[in-house]
Amino acid sequence: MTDPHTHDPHTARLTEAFERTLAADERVEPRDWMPDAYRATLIRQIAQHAHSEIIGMQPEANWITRAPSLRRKAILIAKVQDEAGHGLYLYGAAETLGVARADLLDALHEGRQRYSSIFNYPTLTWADVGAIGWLVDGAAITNQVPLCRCSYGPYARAMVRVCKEESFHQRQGYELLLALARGTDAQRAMAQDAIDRWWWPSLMMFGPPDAESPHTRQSMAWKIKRHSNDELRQRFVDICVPQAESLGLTLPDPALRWNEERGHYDHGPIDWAEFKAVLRGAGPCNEQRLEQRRRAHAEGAWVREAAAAHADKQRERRAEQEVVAV
Ligand code: FAQ
Repeated sequence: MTDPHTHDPHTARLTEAFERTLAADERVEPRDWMPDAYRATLIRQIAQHAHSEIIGMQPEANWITRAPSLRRKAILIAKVQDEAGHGLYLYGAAETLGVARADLLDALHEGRQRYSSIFNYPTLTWADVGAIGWLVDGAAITNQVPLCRCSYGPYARAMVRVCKEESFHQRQGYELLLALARGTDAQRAMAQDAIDRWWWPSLMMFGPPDAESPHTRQSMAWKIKRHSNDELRQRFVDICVPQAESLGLTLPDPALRWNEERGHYDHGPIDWAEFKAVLRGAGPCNEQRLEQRRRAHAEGAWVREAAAAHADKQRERRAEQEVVAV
């Protein structure tokens, strides 16, 4: 199940201890031995997740200056700041695996690591802020609640806090859409248009179908992932259908219908060619998102330098005080 080089008795003992931890549903902690491939998988997934959180600030931040009221603006600023915070927890969790945050950011900026496909779509109207909250945060929670039981302790613990905040985000999106749905015809049409554009990309957030997901089997065996991509996607569809009905808006899929036998909603085919194109960098906003991220990083250089200089000064002062105390 894990490392191939278990002929070495020392590694074999370590591997057994690792597998016992997994079998007992206990957490693997940074100090524990773990197979290289398990570490690499976690770094890949946590880094991608962290990058998604900070790139994910952009589509909604686009509407901060144009929010329709002070209340909506304050909520949106707080939400976008929460996403930055999630990025910080996640980069922190990745660092416990022995990688440096600066290297992960370089990998993002150079296109060597991914971020979620969903953030390569534009936010064309105010209703998109509601659709992102309801659908994108909703999909994120569906995916992340099981990650609270991920076998790697720091990631699982970060997810507990992230999920609490995401559930506020999801509710604010739903409440925003409800206000539009109960508004004028034009507001209702704007909400419907946003749902029409965000529904299918939200389903793609869960990743490729199980049959084409190279990592799921191993990640589930390692209890990093607790459910497959398709299982979580189905769970999300089942949650959204009645919520759309309560909003009085429709999901843009004529094939959506309750399947009594399966106890789930059936849905129409997902356009995986579009998903692959977005992953290749050919989505509507890929270039813009990365360009904006690189620019923000470059413009923030003086803040990082100032913070490092401040930390050095504090360290020197503490060292001087220790010398005086001796
Ligand atoms: N986009 O074998 P699998 C959020 C890649 S947070 C881009 O199935 P895995 C909060 C995958 O990396 C949203 N790439 O992979 C928020 C792999 O590529 P590689 C982010 C994708 O890892 C809300 C390849 O395809 N959430 O939204 C995508 O077992 C609002 C094969 O795929 C997370 O990251 C995709 N959608 O399963 C923020 C959650 N799907 O490395 C702001 C944690 C797959 O082989 C505003 N991550 N790929 O080149 C996970 O649960 C998993 O990594 C999956 C993918 C489920 C995303």
